[in-house]
Amino acid sequence: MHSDIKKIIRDIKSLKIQGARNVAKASVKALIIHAEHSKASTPRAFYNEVKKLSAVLAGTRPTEPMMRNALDSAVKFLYIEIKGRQTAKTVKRRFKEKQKAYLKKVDADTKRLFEYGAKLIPKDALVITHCHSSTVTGILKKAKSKKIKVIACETRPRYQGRITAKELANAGIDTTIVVDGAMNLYMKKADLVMVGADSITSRGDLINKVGTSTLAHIAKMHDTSFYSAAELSKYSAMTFYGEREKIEQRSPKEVWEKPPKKVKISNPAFDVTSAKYINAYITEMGVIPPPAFFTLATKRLGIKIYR
Ligand code: RUB
Repeated sequence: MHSDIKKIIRDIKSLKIQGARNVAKASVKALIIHAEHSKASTPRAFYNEVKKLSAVLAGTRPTEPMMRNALDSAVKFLYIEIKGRQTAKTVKRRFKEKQKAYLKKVDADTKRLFEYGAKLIPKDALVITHCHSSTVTGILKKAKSKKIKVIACETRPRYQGRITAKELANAGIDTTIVVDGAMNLYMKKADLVMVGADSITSRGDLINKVGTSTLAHIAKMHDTSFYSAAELSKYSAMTFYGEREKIEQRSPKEVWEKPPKKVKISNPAFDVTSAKYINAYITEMGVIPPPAFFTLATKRLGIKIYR
């Protein structure tokens, strides 16, 4: 395996690369690096390599359908390509072009999503966010001229809220970081909550950084609007067939480096927020109610949901 690919894998596992879209893009970049350096002499051998590498990449973060969908569609593309009479060199070149086109499309979709999200935010709004979602920070930066204020929850145990706070403050947005336990206190003053998304189930439930569902419950109590910024490619197709999206359990050491012997530690990375707590998903196709996510996502991803 090329050393740059090993580095991408390490960086995803250690959260140096974090957030669903960054993870998906990094995994596709790994495929491109592989296509550039692969010594496979036949299209079939190249296909087998890519299939194996995709499985390794998908395993780096188990709760990331955007990455899984991107890798699946890359493997499917190759499966069709190798049926033609092309040389390994041509297949690699076409594969690389396809993956580069994917990255461009993600960027174009994201730009549209930012615009829809920014329109939703009223002037002088106080917005609460959680963890670090590059989609949410993109929207908030786009809405900067509305003189918004942001409360960022710090997000134990890995403090991704600090990434958010730093990024927004550097962009000139009035940003305050608070401990996760202060959510309720600030909800009373907030105009809306906006979080990212790792996975959306068939029934429109949201899987995002642990603590998101707490925010959603508190938002409901205070009648505060709760939005999730989610590309349609974060749809988890397996949930249609009754499977549950796996919630990643991370190392206990992230919570407590040297705990007393009898203390057990659980460190789930994500939690599930029921669709009933979500006012709308902000997607690249527009702002939609949770039940519409399934229909639009399957259409957009070309997923045939019947067998
Ligand atoms: C990040 C997280 C983000 C989503 C969406 O968790 O929960 O809200 O991944 O991010 P982690 P984006 O830090 O464990 O990856 O909007 O950038 O896709």
